[in-house]
Amino acid sequence: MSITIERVSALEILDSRGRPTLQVSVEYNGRQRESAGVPSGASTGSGEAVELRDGDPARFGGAGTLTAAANVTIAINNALAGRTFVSVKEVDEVLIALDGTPNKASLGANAIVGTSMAVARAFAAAAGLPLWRYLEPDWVSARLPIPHFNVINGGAHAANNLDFQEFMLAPLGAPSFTDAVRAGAEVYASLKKRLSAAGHSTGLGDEGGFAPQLDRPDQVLEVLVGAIEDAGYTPGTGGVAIALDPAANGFYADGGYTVAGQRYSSEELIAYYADLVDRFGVWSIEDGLAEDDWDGWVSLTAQLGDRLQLVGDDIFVTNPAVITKGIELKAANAALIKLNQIGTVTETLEAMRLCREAGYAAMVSHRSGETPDSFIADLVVGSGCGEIKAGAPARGERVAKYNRLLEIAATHRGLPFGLQ
Ligand code: 2PG
Ligand code: MG
Repeated sequence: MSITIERVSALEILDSRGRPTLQVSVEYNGRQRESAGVPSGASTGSGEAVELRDGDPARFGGAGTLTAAANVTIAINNALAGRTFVSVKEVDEVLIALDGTPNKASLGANAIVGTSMAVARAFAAAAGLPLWRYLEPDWVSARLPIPHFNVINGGAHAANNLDFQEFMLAPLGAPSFTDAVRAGAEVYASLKKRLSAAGHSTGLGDEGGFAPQLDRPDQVLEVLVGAIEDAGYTPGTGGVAIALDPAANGFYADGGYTVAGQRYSSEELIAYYADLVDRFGVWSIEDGLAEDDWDGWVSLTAQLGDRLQLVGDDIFVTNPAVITKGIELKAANAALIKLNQIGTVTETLEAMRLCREAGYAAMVSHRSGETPDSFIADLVVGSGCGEIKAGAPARGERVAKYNRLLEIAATHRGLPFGLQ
């Protein structure tokens, strides 16, 4: 299957936070057209591929994306238009060479990833395949994931005092993807009631979770366990478990961590996590330590790695080279997977292949700034990794992903479901 690209273009659109991002469109094979919306993070790892912003204070406070859009419409279009390609990999190789930097700083990862995603869609459409089937590599088979619903937001995603960024529900005991979505939505509803009854605000953070004025992570976890029970589920890995993304970069300074006003060393914070795991059925912790604290990560993994999933996000930035270092040092036992951290579909799948070979789990992720684009739903199914986080079971840009997964589940009933 090949496609002949006729034109690549980009439009500056708004993301879910009202900040500019790109919508990239590819015309191919006689004016057929596919598009992709580019996500954007707020708590970013320093090693992420570069998201190009205009820096012109007169537009969107400097966050404009007209330069990145022009890079698509001019440089990328010039490199791709009129050429015939046989795979998204072949296109991605052209994009990487055209950019020429190790971190996509020249064209911008936003320009490149939008093109890569739209091109993948074009190949799927040209082959008459659903996107997930086109993305499915030969080293794994497709499956439906355990959704991780971020129902309490803190850190860089909310205006409350919570230092931990994400408190997620993981319905590990659900018999099907559809039941897992129902569990997430039912607990979300019971959580809202519980928060209201306790006099807390039920206003939302950036990823659709509630953002109450609670200070301590254990206070949140107590409310969450209560909400799981209120909805008729069993807290823990047999029913609805809890996953955390403290996003520890956000409360790390001068070699120490500050949570709810108290300072912790790496070892003390690891002990604190062990206590939360024992008390609240926490099954997965992402970015429990900061991206520079490699020694801490190795110790965290040695101490807790056989009891729970330890996911590297800011530390690994979906970068195959950094994930390889993590595997060698035995830091973490899973990687978060974000297309725009590395910048192409091909490198994203390569990061997942490395994880799989090393026995590391992988969790596909949205960004805190999103569009209604549901590409990651197809990516998680095709890559067969068994885990996704896409925010709360609320707000259009979040539920677009879960709804696309419901559609895949309904139309492909034979797909396996759950963790790898
Ligand atoms: C994270 C992400 C997504 P952001 O830290 O995992 O939840 O947040 O997109 O702001 O980096
Ligand atoms: Mg994270």
